[in-house]
Amino acid sequence: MRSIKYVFIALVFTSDIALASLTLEKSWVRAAPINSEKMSAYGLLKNTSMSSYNLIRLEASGFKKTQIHQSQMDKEIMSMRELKNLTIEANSEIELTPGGRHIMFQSPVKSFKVGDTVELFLFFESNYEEKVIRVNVPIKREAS
Ligand SMILES: [Cu+2]
Repeated sequence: MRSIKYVFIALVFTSDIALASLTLEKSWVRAAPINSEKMSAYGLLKNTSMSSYNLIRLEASGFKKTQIHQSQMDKEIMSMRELKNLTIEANSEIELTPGGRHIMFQSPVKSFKVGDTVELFLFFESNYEEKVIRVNVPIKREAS
């Protein structure tokens, strides 16, 4: 168990120091009413490297479950489904937006309010390596 944790921390530090080629910019969480079971996060996912990466897993402090979702209109009803992974091609970006693809925090174990941040970990893999990035995502009423 100790060695697993050590590897995890080393990965995070590596990506912090190396000015990661994978980033989540302009990220924000939409503030939700107290006792909400879900909160959505948005931003710009960027890959400035020469290889394509697959976002395979997310974890957020304070939530039991974090997923990538795709919103869709079905007979004028907005619904959403989980995307098991999300590929971001070399030198490209993906916008996470209200009404589009987004990050969904679920089953909070504490309460969050405007001004708080959510510590988010994104786990990527390419053909030959894995990367973890950590982002502190601010909770806001609207994008700014
Ligand atoms: Cu969702």
